Amino acid sequence: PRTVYLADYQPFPFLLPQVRLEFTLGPKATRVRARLEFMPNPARPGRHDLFLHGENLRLISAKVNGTSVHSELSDIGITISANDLSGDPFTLETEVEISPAANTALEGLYMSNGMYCTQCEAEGFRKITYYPDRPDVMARFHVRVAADLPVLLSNGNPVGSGPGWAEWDDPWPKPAYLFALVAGDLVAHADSFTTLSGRKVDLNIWVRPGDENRCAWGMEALKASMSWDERVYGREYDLDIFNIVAVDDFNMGAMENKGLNIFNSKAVLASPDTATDDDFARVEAIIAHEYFHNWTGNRITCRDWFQLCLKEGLTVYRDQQFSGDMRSHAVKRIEDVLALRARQFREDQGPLAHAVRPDSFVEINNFYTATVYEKGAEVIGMLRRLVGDEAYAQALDLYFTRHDGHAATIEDWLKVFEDTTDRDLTQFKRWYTEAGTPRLKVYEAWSPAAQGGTYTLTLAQENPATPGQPEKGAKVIPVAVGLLNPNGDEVVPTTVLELIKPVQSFAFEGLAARPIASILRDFSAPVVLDREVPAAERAFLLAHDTDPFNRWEAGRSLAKEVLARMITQGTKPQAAFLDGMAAIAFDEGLDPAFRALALRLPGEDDMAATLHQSGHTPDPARIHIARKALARAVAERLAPGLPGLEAAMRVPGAFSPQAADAGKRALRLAALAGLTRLNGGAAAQAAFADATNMTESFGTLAILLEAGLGERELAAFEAKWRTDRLVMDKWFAVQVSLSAPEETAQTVGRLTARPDFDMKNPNRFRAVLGALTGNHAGFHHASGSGYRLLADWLIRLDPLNPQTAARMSTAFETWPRYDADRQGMIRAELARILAAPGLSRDLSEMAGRMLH
Ligand code: HT7
Ligand code: ZN
Repeated sequence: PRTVYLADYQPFPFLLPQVRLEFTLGPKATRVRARLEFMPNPARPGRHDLFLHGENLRLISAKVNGTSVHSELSDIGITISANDLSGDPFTLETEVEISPAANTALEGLYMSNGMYCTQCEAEGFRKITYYPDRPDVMARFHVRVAADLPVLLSNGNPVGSGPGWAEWDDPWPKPAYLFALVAGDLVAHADSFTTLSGRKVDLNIWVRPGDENRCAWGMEALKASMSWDERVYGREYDLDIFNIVAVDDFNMGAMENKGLNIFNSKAVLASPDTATDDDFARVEAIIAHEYFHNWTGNRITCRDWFQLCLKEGLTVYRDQQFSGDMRSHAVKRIEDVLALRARQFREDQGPLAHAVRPDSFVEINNFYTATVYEKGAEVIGMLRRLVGDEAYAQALDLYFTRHDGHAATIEDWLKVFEDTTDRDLTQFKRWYTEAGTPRLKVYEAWSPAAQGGTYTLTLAQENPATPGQPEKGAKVIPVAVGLLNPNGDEVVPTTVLELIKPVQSFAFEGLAARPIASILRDFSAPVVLDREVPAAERAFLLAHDTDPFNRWEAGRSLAKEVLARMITQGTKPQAAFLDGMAAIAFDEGLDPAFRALALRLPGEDDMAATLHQSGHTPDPARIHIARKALARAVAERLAPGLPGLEAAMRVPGAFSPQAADAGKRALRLAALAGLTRLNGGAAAQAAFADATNMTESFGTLAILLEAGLGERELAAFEAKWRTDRLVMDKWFAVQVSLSAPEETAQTVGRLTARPDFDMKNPNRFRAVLGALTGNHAGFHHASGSGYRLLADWLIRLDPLNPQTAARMSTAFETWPRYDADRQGMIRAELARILAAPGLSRDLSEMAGRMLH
C-alpha cells in the first residue's frame, strides 16, 4: 500500500464553489447524482487532468458541461483528461449506484437498524460519489434526499420538503468529510437556543422510537456547550438548526458533521436507570466536543490530514476546559492525566509512537490516536501556560478572524501566537514534530544563609528515541513549581519555570528554611518526572500540597512505590501509605469525588508500565495478586470508618447527574468495595437490591463480581435489561473485565457464542474483546490464550470492519515490556494477522508497525 507524505502536499488544481447532490435511497441500490461546479485554482496554475476519488461505486454516467466524457477508472477513483475539461468554469455531472446495506465497514453511506446514515471522516465520502475527497477542497452543498421515510436530514438549513423528499442547503463551505445524511423512522427530542446576537436555533436529538426519554441530558449538555462557547471563546452558532442523531452501529464516539452531528447512541443517550455517572459525564463531554468542532474543525478546517491535531487537539483542549468549568477542575485534570498516561504515554513508549503531527501515513484512520487528540490538547495547554491567559485569548481571536473559512495548518496556528506575543515558537514546534515522552530528572540543592537561604532546582530533560526518530532536540517545557515550608505553609506560590535547555537551574532566594518542592503542578507538561522522593516527603505533600493535582499525585506515587515493592520484593504495604489513604478517605473538607479518585489504586497495566520503566520485567499474575492484596490492606486500614462513610455518602431523593451527587455515589461505592473485601457481599447485595439508578446497580454488581460473588445479581441484571443493547453492553463487558485471569478466555468464549453477540456492532464487539484487552492479567495469561483469542477475532472482524479491527489491535503495542515467552507469543500472533489473506490496509499497517 502507498505511503502518503506531508512533504508531498500540493493544492488541488481546481476550486469547487458549489455542489449539488441528489440521493434516491434504497438499501441495496442507492442512486447518487452529483453536479460539481469547478473552476481553475490560481494556487496551482497550468493545465491539469481532473482526478476524483471514488471507491466501490458503480459509475452510470459522467458528463462535462452536459457532454458524456471518457473517464479512466481505477479502484481508487476516476481521471478525466485535461483535454475534456472545456471551459474555464466547468460542470461535472455524475451518476453512481452504491449499496448501503452491504456496507459493514460503517464508512460512507450505510444502514443501522433500518436507518440510513453516513460517516465520511476521514475518507468515506469517496464511497458515496466521485469527488476530490480532501479537506482543503471546501464547497457549498445543496442536497436533495428522496426516500419513503418520515425523517430525511442533511447538513445546513432545511429549504423544502414534501412526502418522500427533503432539500437542505448549507451556506458554509465545507470539506466532504463533514457531509452527512440520515434517513429513517426517527423521533425528535426538540428544544431551542437563542444565540447572543438573537438568532433562534432549533435543536433536535433524533432517536429511534422508544429512546425519547434518554435525550434530556444530551440536550442540556448541548445548550450548556452553546452558551459556554459564546461566553468563553466568543463563538456563536451559525445555522437555523442543529441536529443530533443517535445511531447504534458506529465506529467511534461521534462525528461533527456541519449542523448534523451523528452520535454513537452510547455517547448521547442517558437516563438515570440506564446510564452511570461516568456515562453522563462522557455524554456531556462528547456533546461539547462535537459542538465545539463547529468552529475548531468546521469553520476552520485542516489543510490535509497531517494537520488533524489542529482541530482535534484544540477541540479536546476546549472540551476539557468546558468539563472542568461544569464540574471540578481538579477532578477533571486528574482524570485527564490518568487517561493520558494510560493511553498516550503507552503509545509514545511503544512501537506505534508518532508525532502529534505525523509526517507520513498509510491509512489515516490509524492516526485518530491518543497522541493526536490528548497530547495535542496538552500541547495547547502548555502554549497557554507559556503565553498566559490573556495572550491565549488574543491569539485565539486572531486565529478565528484570520482563518475563518479556510483550511489551515499547524504553522498557521503557531503564527497567530507568534504574532500576538512576539515569541519565536520554533523550538516549541518540536512538540508537534517529535514523538516521545520527555523524561525530567530533578536535582535539588540548598544553601542556608543567615539572611535567607537559596534553594536551587536543576532540571535535566531527556528525549528518548522513537521509531524513525533516533535524535531529538530539547523541548520547551513549562514546569509549574510551588515551594512549601516544613510547617506546611506555601512560601513560593505556583511559578512557571521555562525549561528550554537540556539542563537548566532555577534559584529561589531568601528562604527561611529548606523548602519542600511541589513540581509539575497541575501536570503542567506531558512528561515523566524521574525523581526519587523520600516516602515522608510524598506523605507531606499528600497532606499539605495546595495544588490538588499534586496532592493526588503524591498519593498516587506512594501507591505505585508500595505496590512495586509488594510485586518485586513481596513486602507488606507501609503503614504511612495506609494512614495517608485513611486521612484522605475521611477528610470531610475534601470533595467526595477527589477522595474517591485518591482511593483508586493504580491499574495493573499502569503498574506493568511502571515496572518496565524502572528496569523490571512485569509479571501480570504477580501484579494482579499484589494489587488485590493492597486493596485488601487499604480496606483493613479504613475498616472502622467504612460503614459510616457508606452511610454518609448515600444520596437521597431524585437522581441528579451533577458532579456533587456523582462524587458522593463514587465514594459510597469505594466504601462498599472495601466492606465487600472485608466482610463478603452482604452490604453490596443489599445496595444492589435497593439501587434506584444504574450507577448504584452496575457499581454494586461490579463490586460483587470482583469479589468472586454476584452470580444471582448478574442473572437479575440480565433478566431486567435483556432487550436493551446499551445496558447489555455493560453486562457483557463487566464479566470479561472482572473475570479471574485463568477464566478470562473461557468467559470470552462463552459470551461470544451467545446469539446476542453481534460482531458487526462495534459497541458489542468492544464490550467483549475490548474488555478482554482491558483485563491485564487475563489478556496476558501465560498460556497465550488471550493473545490467540484477540488475534482470531481481529482476523474475523477485519473483512467486515477494518477500522475497528485496526484500532483494537493496539492492545498488542505493549509487547516489548514483557518476558521473552510473551513477546514471542504476541509477535507470532501479529505475524499470523499479517499473513491473513486479503488483510485490510488498516490492520496490515498496524500489525506491520508493531512488528518492526
Ligand atoms: N472527528 C471525528 C473523528 C472520526 C470519526 C468519528 C466516527 C467514526 C469514524 C471516525 N473517523 C474519525 C470525531 C471527533 O473527533 O470528534
Ligand atoms: Zn474531535
